[in-house]
Amino acid sequence: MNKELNRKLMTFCGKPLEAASDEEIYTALLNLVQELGQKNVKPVTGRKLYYISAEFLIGKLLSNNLINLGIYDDVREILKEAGKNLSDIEELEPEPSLGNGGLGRLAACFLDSLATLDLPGDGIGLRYHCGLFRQSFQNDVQSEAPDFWLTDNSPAEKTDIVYPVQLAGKEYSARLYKLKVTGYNGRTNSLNLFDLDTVDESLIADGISFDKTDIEKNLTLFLYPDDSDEAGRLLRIYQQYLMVSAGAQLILSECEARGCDFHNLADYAAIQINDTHPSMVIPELIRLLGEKGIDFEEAVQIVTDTCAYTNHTILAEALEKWPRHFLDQVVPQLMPVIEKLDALARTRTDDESCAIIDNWQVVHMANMDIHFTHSTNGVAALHTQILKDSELANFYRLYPEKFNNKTNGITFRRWLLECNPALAGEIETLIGPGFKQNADELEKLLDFTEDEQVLKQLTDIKKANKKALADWLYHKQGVTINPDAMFAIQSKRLHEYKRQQLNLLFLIHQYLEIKAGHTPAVPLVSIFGAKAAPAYTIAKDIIHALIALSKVVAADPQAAPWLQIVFVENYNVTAAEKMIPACDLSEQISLASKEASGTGNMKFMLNGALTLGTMDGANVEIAERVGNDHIYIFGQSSKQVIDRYAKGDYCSHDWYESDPNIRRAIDFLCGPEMLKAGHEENLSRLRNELLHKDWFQTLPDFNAYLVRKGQAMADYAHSPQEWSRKALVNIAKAGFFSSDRTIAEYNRDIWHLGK
Ligand code: Z16
Repeated sequence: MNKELNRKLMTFCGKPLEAASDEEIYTALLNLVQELGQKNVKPVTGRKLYYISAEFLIGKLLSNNLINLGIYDDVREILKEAGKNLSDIEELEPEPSLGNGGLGRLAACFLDSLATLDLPGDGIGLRYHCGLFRQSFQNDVQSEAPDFWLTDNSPAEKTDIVYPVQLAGKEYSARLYKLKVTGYNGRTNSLNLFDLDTVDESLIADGISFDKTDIEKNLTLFLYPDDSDEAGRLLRIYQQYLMVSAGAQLILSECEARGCDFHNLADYAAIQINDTHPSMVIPELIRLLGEKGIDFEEAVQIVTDTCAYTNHTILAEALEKWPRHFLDQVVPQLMPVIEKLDALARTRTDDESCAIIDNWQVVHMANMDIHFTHSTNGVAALHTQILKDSELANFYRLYPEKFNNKTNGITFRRWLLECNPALAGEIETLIGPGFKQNADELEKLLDFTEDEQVLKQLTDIKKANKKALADWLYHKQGVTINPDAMFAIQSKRLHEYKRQQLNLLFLIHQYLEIKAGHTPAVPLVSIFGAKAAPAYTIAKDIIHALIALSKVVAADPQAAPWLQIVFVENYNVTAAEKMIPACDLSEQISLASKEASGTGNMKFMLNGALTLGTMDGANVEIAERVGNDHIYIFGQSSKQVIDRYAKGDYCSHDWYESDPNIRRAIDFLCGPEMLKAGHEENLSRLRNELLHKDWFQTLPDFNAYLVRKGQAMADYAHSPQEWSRKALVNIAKAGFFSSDRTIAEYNRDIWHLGK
C-alpha cells in the first residue's frame, strides 16, 4: 500500500515529494483523495435521501478524507520520510465555513454518517463564495471581513448540469457543483451546491457590505447576508428559492432516470427540510409536478409522503415568516400554490395559529412544513417535549402521529479520531478499534475506571492537548496561558440565550474575590470563542466586555496568576478542533428551554471534559447517561423558566437590589477599571440591558452558577485522579451522541433508505 501510495503521490505532484512545495503536495493529495473516493461511489437502489439545507459547515476536508479512506497514517509517514509535515500542509487548506453554527455543522456530521453507514444520501445547498465572515478584533470590538474559500483547486467540482430558475420573473441558470463526501469504510455520496456563473466577487465593497439589489451578481456571494434591512431579507428569499428550485429539479431528474414516473416519487426520494430555510421546496415541487401533469391534490399527497421537517429552535425570531408582498415579488409563480395550500390547511382546522397565510398577509413557513410533510421532529428529547407541550401544541393536537424526536449527534471521525489522535489511540489500546464504527463500544472503557495507570494516562493526554492549545494561541494571538490551570471553555455563537454574559459576571466576581484576598482552589483559564451576528449590538457588547475584562485581569499582578481570560479570534471548525480536546470544563449554560440541543456539549464530553450546564437541550440527556456525580448541573429548570415567562413579572432590577454579589458585579462593568480598559458606550449599554431587560434571566441563575463552578474548581484541585475518572465515565457514555446513531434513527423512523 505504502509503495503504491508513494508512487501515486509522486505522479500527481509531477516530481519527487522531496522537491515538491507544500502547495504542490496539497494539490496532489486532493487529487489522490478524489480518485480514491470516486471508487466508493455506489449505484442507488430504492429510496434516496436529499438533505436540503442552507448551511453545510463542513470544515477542512483533506484530513477528514484521509482518515475516512484509512490512509491518514500512511500518508503522514510517506511525507515524513520526504521531510514534509502533514500538519503544515493541512494549514494551507482554506476552511469552507458554509454555516453559522450548530445547524450547519449538524448537516455536515449527518453527511459523514450517511456515507459511513453506506446509505444513499446527498446534500443540497448553495455554493457561497464567502462563508461566514472572518472575525477580528479592532480596538477590542468585533470587525467582519469576507472569507473567500474558493481557490483554484477547490474540491467542489463544476459540472455541466444547469437548471433554469425564475426569480422575480426573470430566468437565471443555476449551475451544479459536486463535492464528494466519503464515509469511514463506507460509500461516497455528494454534496450538491448550486451557484450562478454571473456572481461577481468584486462587488464586495468595504468589509462585508455590497450592493444588495444586483441579484445576478450577488446572489451567492455570502452565507445569510445581513437581514436587518429589506433588501437583505429579500436577498435571502432569492437565495432560498434558487436552492430549492434547482434542488427540486435535480431530485426529479435523478428519480426519473432511475425509473420514477413522478406518481411514485416517494418510493425514490426522501427529502429532509432543515429548519424553515428550504421550506419553499414544498410549493415548488407541487408546481413542478403540476407541469408534469399531476393534479394539485395528488401532488400534495406525493410531496407530503416525500418530505419531512426538522425544527431546530423555539426562538420565535428564527421561525421564518415572510410578508406576502416579498413572495409576490420574488416568487410570484409559487403564490397560487401557497394560497391553495393555505385554503386546504384551513379545511383541516379553524385554529388561526395554524394558518399558512395569516390575517396580516404574513406567510408562516413552519406552518406549511408541518401541514404538508409527514414528519416533524425536534433535536433533543426536551426540545421535542416543549414543541409538543407549548410552542407547537396546536399542531400536536392536530397531527400527533407526525411528531417525533431525533436527538442530535456528532461524527466521531472528526471530533475524536481527527482532532484528538492521542486520546483515540489510547482508547484503541484499551478496547480495540471497534468503537470507530460502533460508538457504543466506548462503554467498555468503564472497565478501567479504577485503573490508576489509565487515569494517569488520560490526565497526561489532556495535559499535552492543553500545551498544544497554549502553543497555538501563542502563535495565533500572542497570548501566553498556563497549561497547569484548569481550562474552562465556552465556544459557540454569541447569543444572549446562550448566556456568555453569565460567564462574564462570574469572571468579574472571581476577579473581585481574588482582589479581596480570597484565592480560588485552582488557577482558571477561561477561554471563549464566538462570533456575533454583525447587526446584533448587545452580542458585540458582550464580546467587548470580555476583552476589556481580560485586559484588566492581565494587568493586575495579584489576579493574573489565578485568572486568565482569552477570547479566541475567528472561532470556526478548525479552531474548535484545537480547543475541544484541551478542555477540562465545558460551559453549557444556556437558559433552560432555549437551547434546542447543542452539539458542542457532546464534542467536549467525548474529549473528556466535564460539563457545567443547565438542564437544557441535550445536556439533559448527557446528565441522564453519566449520572449526577459526573456532571455539574445548576440553575432553574425549563419548567421554572417557562412559568416565569408566563407570569411575566421577572424584574432584573429587583435581583440587583437584593443581592450584593450581583450588584457588585454589574456595577463593576461601568466602574473605573473597566472604563479605563474599554469603551463606555458598549459597557454602559450592556449594563443597562442586564439591569432593565435581561430577557434570558441571567440574574436568577447567578448564585447557583457561582456555587457549582466553585465546586468544580475545588474538585479539580482536590484530586486529579478523581477528575480523570469522571472524565473517563463521560467518554465511555458518549457513544449515544454519535451521529451514526442519530442517522440510523432517522432512517428507521422517517427515511427507510435503499428500500
Ligand atoms: C442553528 O444553528 C440552530 C437552530 C436554528 O434554528 C438555526 C440555526 Cl442557524 C441550532 C440550535 O440553536 C442548537 O441548539 C442545535 O443543536 C443545532 O441547531 C442543531 O440542531
